Amino acid sequence: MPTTQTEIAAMDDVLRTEYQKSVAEYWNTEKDPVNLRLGEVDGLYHHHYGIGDFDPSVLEGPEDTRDQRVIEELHRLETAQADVLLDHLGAIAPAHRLLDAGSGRGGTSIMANARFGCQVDGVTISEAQVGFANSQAAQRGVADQVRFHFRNMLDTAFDTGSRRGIWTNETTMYVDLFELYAEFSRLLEYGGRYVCVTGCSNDVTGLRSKAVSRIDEHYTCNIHPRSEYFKAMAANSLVPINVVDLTSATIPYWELRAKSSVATGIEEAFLTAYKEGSFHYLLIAADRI
Ligand code: GPP
Ligand code: MG
Repeated sequence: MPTTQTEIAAMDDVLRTEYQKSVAEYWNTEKDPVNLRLGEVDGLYHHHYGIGDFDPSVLEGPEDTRDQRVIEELHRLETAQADVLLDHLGAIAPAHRLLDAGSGRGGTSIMANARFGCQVDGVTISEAQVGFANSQAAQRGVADQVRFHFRNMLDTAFDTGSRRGIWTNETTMYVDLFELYAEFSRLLEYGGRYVCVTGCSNDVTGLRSKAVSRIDEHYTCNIHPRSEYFKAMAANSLVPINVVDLTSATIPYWELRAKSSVATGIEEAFLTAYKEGSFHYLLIAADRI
């Protein structure tokens, strides 16, 4: 917590609204086993969900080791999700620079550096997450290449045109998309790529369903309709090249998570929302023109 006047002023500069302060507070105190126990599997700490089929044998076999098998399988599916996100960034060279907007405990950034060998900056409005992620980068010996900052993704203060790639891995539901994409449009070089993985509500079924509202309430977020993403990208020189509906690929993760010891109580809302069609798990990749 800040103590000096300078520290308080710096915090007010990053956390500009009461809403942002409440979101930061949530993530500063979050220590959920569904995130920490999965991260302990191999030191990649994620704040996103998983994709792909789970191996049903994890639910069988010796009972005393079942819990750990399920944890490891959930973690494998979350890492697979980050791999698919990174697959969509296009050709990234070691000299390029990337931005992880809403970097959490740092898992996707560390994977990006390992894959591309380039510098990665992560920004988050949670000082606890900044500290945690930087210590993970130090433990892996990549602190000179992967850096986490206490900054607001709506106003990062990084140089204009400095980024070849930017991603948001389930973080856009905390911000206004037009403000966010104005900043990304400024940061990306011409031809740079933005990749978004998000949960969004389905315009076709109408306004937000009860299950989607429950998800918003659980995380203090505001899930956007699918249409909003494309409007905000089009308004900010971001042209989609790939749109992948990952909804059916994420359902097994939620089925397994619902049966696990680390279930948080939000699993049924996700399963209902996906299965009733009021909510999609979407990847959108877009080029800056
Ligand atoms: C959190 O991941 C992700 C969000 C808070 C964004 C909401 C995402 C949507 C697709 C609506 P987490 O790993 O911290 O969540 P949990 O603790 O539930 O695993
Ligand atoms: Mg999680």
